Amino acid sequence: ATTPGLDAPTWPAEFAERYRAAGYWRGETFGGMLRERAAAHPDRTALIDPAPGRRTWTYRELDERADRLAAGFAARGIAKGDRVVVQLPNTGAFIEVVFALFRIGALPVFALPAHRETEIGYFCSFAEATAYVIPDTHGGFDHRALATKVKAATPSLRHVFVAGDPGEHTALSDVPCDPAGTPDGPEPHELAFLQLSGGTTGVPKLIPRTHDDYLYSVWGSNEICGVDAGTRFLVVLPAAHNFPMSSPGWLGVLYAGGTAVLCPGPDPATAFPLIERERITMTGLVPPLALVWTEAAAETRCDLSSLDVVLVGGAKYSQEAARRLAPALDCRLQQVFGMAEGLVNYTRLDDDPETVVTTQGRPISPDDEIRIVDDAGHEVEEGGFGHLLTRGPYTIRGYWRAPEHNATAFTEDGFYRTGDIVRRTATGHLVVEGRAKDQINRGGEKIAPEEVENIILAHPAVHDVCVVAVPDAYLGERTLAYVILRTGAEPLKSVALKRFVRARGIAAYKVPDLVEFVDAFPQTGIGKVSKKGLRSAAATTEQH
Ligand code: J2J
Repeated sequence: ATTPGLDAPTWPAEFAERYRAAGYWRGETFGGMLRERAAAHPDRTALIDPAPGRRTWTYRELDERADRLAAGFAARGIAKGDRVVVQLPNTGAFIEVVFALFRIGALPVFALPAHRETEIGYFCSFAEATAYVIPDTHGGFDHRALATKVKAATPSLRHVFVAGDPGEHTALSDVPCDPAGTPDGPEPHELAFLQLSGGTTGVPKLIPRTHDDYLYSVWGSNEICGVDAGTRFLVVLPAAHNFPMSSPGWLGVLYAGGTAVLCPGPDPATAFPLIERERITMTGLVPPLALVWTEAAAETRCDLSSLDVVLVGGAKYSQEAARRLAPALDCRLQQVFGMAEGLVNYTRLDDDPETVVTTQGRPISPDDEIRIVDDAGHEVEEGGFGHLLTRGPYTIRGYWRAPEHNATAFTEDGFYRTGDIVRRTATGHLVVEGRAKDQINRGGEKIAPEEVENIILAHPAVHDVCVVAVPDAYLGERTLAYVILRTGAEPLKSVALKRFVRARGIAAYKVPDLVEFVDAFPQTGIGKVSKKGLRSAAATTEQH
C-alpha cells in the first residue's frame, strides 16, 4: 500500500510491527540522534574538514549549527516534506546542511558532485524541489551558473543556497538564525531523504528512506564493522553516496560518537597524509581506488599504521586484488556488497581470511530475507547461482513516485529485484557472479545505458545507438557506444560525439569511454537489438 504523504509503497503493518518488536527500528530520528550525542558528549570532536585551514566541530557545535541553519531554512519557507537537492563535495557544509534539513523534516535529495544539468534539472523538476544547495565552484566547475539555468527551468525551485561566494544566489552563511521556534521535526517512521538509484532506465529513480529503517542499517553496520567512539573514519568517496554515508560511513561514526574526517580527494597524495595526521582508523573504498592505494602504500613515506579496517565495495573486487590489500596497508579488509535501495552485506571481522577475499559478505540483519531464483522465478538449488531478490527491515518496498517501475522492480510480495546474479556459500555468504540488469558498473559508478543513449540520440547525425560495458582491467568495466549514423550524414569522429554528450551537461563518468561506428546491431531471434551480442563483441574490442 502507498501511504499518503510518503509517495511510495511502504512496509505492511505486520512487517513494521515485527521490525519494531525485534528492536531494529528504535524510534530515533537523525536530528534526535545528533541532539542526544551532543548532550552525552558535547566536547568530543564530531567532524574534521581538513581543507583548507583545518576546521573542526564538536558534537555540541554541530548540533547548534544544525539548529541555527534549520531555523534559517524554515524562516525562508522550507518546510517538512519539502525536497531539497543537495550537491556538495566532502566538506563540513554538507554535513551541516543535511542535519539542518533532517531537523526540519525536509528531504535532502542526494546529488553527486559530478552531476550536471541533465541530472540536476531532472532531480529538481521530478522531485519538485523547493531549494538546491551547491558549492560556488568545485573541481573547476561553476555550480552557480548551472543553478541559474536549472532555477529558470524549474517553477518549484525558490532558493539556491551557495557554500562560498553566492554570486546572484543566497550565501549559506547568511541563512542561520535564532533557533527559537523551529517547527516540530519528523517522526521516526517518516521519510528522511531521497537517495539516488544506480538506475537501469532513462532517468534515475529516487529511493525513499525513513529514519527508522536507515538508522538500523547504520547501527547494524557499526556492530559488524566495530565502529565505536574511538573510530576515526575517513570519508573518501562522495559523502552523498550510500556507501560512505551508511556502510558504516560518516553517519555510523557520528552515531557511535567517533570522528568523521572529510577527505577532499580520493588519491593517495591527498588521503595518505590525512591518515597520518588525523590518525584515521577506518575508511571505505571502491575497488579501483583500493588497487591504487594498495600500490601506493609500498612507496609512501606516510605513517598509515593507525588504519585498522578498510571496507571495499560498490563493484566486484577481484580475489587477487583483495588478497593484496591487507598486507600492503597493514589493515583488515571487509568486503561490502550494498545498494542504496537497502540490503547491505559484509564479510565479518572474524571470518576466515579465505572467506574475506572470496565472498562479498552476508546480510546485516537476521531478518534480511534472501531469495536466489532462476529466470522463471523458482528458487535455485543450494549453492547454485541466480537472481538475487531481497526483502527486509531496511530495504525499500518501492521507489518514490514510480508506480509503473515498481510493478516490475518488486515482486508482488515485496521483494526487491536487485538485478544482481549471486550464489550463496554454505556459510551464508554471497558471491556476486554477475548482473542481469541493464546497468554498467564503472569502478563503482553506476551508469544506465538508456540514459546515455537518449543523449546520443539527440545528435542530428545519429540514427541509432547502443551503449554497453567493455571489460577493463582497472575499472572493471568501461562504456562503449555503438553508433549507427544516418544515411547521408557527415562522417562523425568519436571525439566530436563525446564532446556533444559532454556539452549536453551530464556527469563526466557517463560520457562513453569508447565510440564505435557500425552499420547495424546484432539482432536477437525476434528482431530486437541483442545487447548480449554487442557485449561479447565489445569484450574483444581493444582501443578506439
Ligand atoms: C559486486 N557488485 C557490487 C560488490 C555493490 C555499500 C557498498 C556499495 C553500495 C553501492 C552501497 C558490490 N560486488 N561488493 O550502497 O551501502 C553493485 C551491485 C549492486 C549495486 C548497488 C553500500 N557492491 N555492487 O554500490 O546503489 O550491482 O550501492 O546492486 O551505488 O552495486 O549500487 P549502489
